Amino acid sequence: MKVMLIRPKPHRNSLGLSDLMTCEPLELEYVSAVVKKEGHEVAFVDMMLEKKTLKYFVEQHSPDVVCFTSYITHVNVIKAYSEEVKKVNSKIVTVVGGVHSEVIPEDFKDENIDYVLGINGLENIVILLDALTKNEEVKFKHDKINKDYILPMPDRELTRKYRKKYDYAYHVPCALLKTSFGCPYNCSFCFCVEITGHTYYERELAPVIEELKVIEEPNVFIVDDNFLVSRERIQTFCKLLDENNIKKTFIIFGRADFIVKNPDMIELLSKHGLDAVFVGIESFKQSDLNDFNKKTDVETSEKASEVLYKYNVDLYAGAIVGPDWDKQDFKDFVKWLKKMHIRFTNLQPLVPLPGTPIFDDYKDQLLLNPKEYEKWDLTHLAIMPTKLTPTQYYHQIIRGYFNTSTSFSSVWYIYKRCGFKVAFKCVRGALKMYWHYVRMEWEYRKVGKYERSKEKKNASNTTNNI
Ligand code: B12
Ligand code: SF4
Repeated sequence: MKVMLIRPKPHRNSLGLSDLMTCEPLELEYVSAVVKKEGHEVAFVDMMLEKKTLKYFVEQHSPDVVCFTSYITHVNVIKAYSEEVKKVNSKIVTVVGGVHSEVIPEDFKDENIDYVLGINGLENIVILLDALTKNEEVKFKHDKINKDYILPMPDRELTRKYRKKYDYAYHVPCALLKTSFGCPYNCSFCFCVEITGHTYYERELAPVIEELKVIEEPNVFIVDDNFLVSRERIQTFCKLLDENNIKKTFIIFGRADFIVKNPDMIELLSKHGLDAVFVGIESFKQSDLNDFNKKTDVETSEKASEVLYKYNVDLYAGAIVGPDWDKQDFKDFVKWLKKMHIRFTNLQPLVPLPGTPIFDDYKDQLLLNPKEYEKWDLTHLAIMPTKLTPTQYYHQIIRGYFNTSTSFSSVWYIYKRCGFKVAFKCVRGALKMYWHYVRMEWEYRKVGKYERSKEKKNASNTTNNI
């Protein structure tokens, strides 16, 4: 069969981060590998990077099956794409896979979407294509996640045309690697653990190293939800890097408590190319950390920054800004980040993503319509702030960014490390991000004015009635 794989373009109302980073679509390289192995023909279109319409590519390739990968922000985009595909030829089979469809498959119920693969996507796509080829009934593996499934070598040739454009902020160019699934912790806001049904499992390191041997890019973003879990695994990983003479720089996700308890592992990883750790420090308030079931404390975040900087590893801070923060909280938070010498931070309002435990806690107070999936991009306000207006709240987030990730010293740091071109790209990306925030601010100003005029009208009507 002729199979076409599509990475969707972010919706115009989402912050897709693509101006700052466009990562390799590793998930579709895996899909391509399993599909090609079964003898099917594969074409790939990265709609994040293409200017032409999907219709153009569908007409050009005339596929039998079109497959999409999905995040929450893509739901409406994929529905529109599927309609476009069916308009070209209603016989083309449309299929959705990817993390959001694995946790909430029902979100993709649509007359133009034929199959939603759910969990075990790589096995289910093979089952589906086989059934379609033989014109038989499809029997998906939906009962439980198959943790013993062995990932194939991803088909990195699939993305040859686009590879030079794949990066991660100032890590240019950058490849992706996945060595484990899930995380042993259970933070209440975390969607990642829902993907694996709250279990953590690892790949064998031998095939991981085989992947690394053929990755051409000097930078590798290890997209494990938590790479810092086992000392033994880290030691073996570094030993295998040495034995195979692999020299790359790595960006990983890890927890502050592991870093503090295992500084020797950070030293070891630093000697093997560790460049930066994305740490979910979340908040400077212990009460927030407790509410999130983070199982760590504020002091540990501070100590983790000391360990990382001691071994010349950058700390990218992931922060969740609470709906009850006031101006002083934002000021104190930025002061705290500066005290820890944190240059780069991701300031995210608390967004109770559907599928997470906190979604139920907040479902009656949502500011976002659950059907406006594109706005669930972790930048739009999902819950009404209690001490600031939405406009003031966004303003504080923008100020927070001005004082951290896009401060003069951060941009200067990128310039010194990577030169003018990369620094310019990051500044341009950051400006576009600011524009997105300004648009959101305006949206709320408009809503605010409308609400106020409605209130005034109601008040005057009430007065008239009296
Ligand atoms: C790296 C990353 C990014 C990269 C982009 C990565 C990429 N490949 O494009 C960057 C930093 C740019 C990014 C941006 C965003 N991200 Co992000 N990201 C991740 C992260 C950490 C890893 C994703 C990854 O590359 N995994 C590697 C691949 C191989 O694994 P996989 O995606 O699980 O795919 C497997 C299966 O799902 C399946 N599969 C996937 N697609 C398909 C399709 C078919 C047809 C089939 C058969 C199978 C299949 O095959 C794979 C093999 O097992 C995840 C966390 C996570 N645990 O998923 C968050 C995550 C996916 N991101 C998320 C979000 C919300 C976003 C943003 C919207 C907002 C933001 N501020 O982060 C933007 C949107 C970007 C966009 N493209 O529009 C959420 C998604 C939540 C949801 N309900 O959908 C996650 C889960 C993190 C979170 N906070 O909860 N992200
Ligand atoms: S430590 Fe990170 S990956 Fe693990 S559950 Fe908490 S937020 Fe999710």
